[in-house]
Amino acid sequence: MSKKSQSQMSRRYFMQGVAAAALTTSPLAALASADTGEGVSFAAGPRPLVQYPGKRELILVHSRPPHLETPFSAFNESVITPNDAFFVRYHLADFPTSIDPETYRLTIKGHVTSPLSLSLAELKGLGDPVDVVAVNQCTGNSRGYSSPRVFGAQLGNGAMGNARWTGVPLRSVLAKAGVSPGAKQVTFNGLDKPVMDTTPDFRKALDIDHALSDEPILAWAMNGEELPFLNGYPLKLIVPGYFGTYWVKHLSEIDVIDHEFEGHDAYFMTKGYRLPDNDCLCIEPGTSPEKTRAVSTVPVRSFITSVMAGDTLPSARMVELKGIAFDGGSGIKTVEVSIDGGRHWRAAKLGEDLGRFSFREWRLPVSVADKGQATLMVRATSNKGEMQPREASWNPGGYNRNVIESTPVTFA
Ligand SMILES: Nc1nc2c(c(=O)[nH]1)N[C@H]1C(S)=C(S)[C@@H](COP(=O)(O)O)O[C@H]1N2
Ligand SMILES: [Mo]
Repeated sequence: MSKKSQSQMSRRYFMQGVAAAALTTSPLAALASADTGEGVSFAAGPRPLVQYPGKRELILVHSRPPHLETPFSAFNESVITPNDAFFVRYHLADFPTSIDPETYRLTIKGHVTSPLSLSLAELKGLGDPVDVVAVNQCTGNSRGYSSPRVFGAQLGNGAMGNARWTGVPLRSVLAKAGVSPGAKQVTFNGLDKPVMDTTPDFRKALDIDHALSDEPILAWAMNGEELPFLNGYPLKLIVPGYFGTYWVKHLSEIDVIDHEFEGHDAYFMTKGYRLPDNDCLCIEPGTSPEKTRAVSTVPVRSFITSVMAGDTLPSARMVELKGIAFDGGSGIKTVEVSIDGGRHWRAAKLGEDLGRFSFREWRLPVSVADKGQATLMVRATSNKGEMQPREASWNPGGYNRNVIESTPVTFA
């Protein structure tokens, strides 16, 4: 199928399907509990699977607007998360359900010498496309495991994914517009809107130096295909190493400003997505932070993907454990695995290096002589020397979780 007909089909399909899909839960709902159990009981009970256009069955977090999690088994399929398995997050109820690529424009305005309105074709013609393999992780990924519990969507570990993003460097577009002296930040807005005036828009800001660095990309392709509609078609801001909240979807407006972003529509920078401003980014549960800072880079993390909590494994036989590790851009130095609840650790073998922002696969064959219960653990250390903590810290948003994961299993 040609690219064109494929995209026409997916758009048509999307418009017809989205309203119905939002209301339909799958007959396979029972399977969701098996896939998301992971040793935690969510207050709302097992979560159903739901199928949206362009997506396989994903875990329904809520439907207005769509908030879908990747079933964890997808991370064991490949180190690149398939487009149809990638999680979906929206904040505002008035989200687009169709976008015409012919009339779509990206506006660049504000503190620039020549404001621009670029078509997709013009954007793609700006220069040779660049690509980066990078993890998009929601800041609240794994929030459902916060103890004591926190407000917000009770997420498991599936609000993350790793893809190859293709587009044009943000700085090329900013250079074309000509950033004026005194520029301080760059703000980003997408085509989704609040339903009521009192609800703030979803807008994000990057400092000017970050925006002009070679890292952020305006991407139109994901894993070699056009962006899935629900992941931000036709253009998404990619901020490698930073949490997904900065990766503005259906990007339509870039505004260069000569001050710190503030006011009603800066809510998701100045009020939401904030962490205690101290060394541990944490506070005593139940207290309030004195000062906060905006969330930023992803802390080092690792998972076992080949074994789920509660699995039974054969004793006295080689079992190859497999998983992923990642951090905010220094890259993974070591991954270590414990099969005895953290008393002893052994280095795993790292897989192919797809770049410092990507998931890194790891593997380790283990053999356990004794039958009975055991706790598998995995911990990663980044190239900048950051290691996952043994104990989870607490913050009111349930953000930045990166505690060493424990997977209880039975050897039989
Ligand atoms: N336009 C727009 N972009 C957005 C959001 C949004 O609500 N609207 N949510 C952000 C958040 S918090 C996350 S975690 C990521 C999720 O990206 P995905 O839906 O493509 O997986 O999108 C980000 N970009
Ligand atoms: Mo998020």
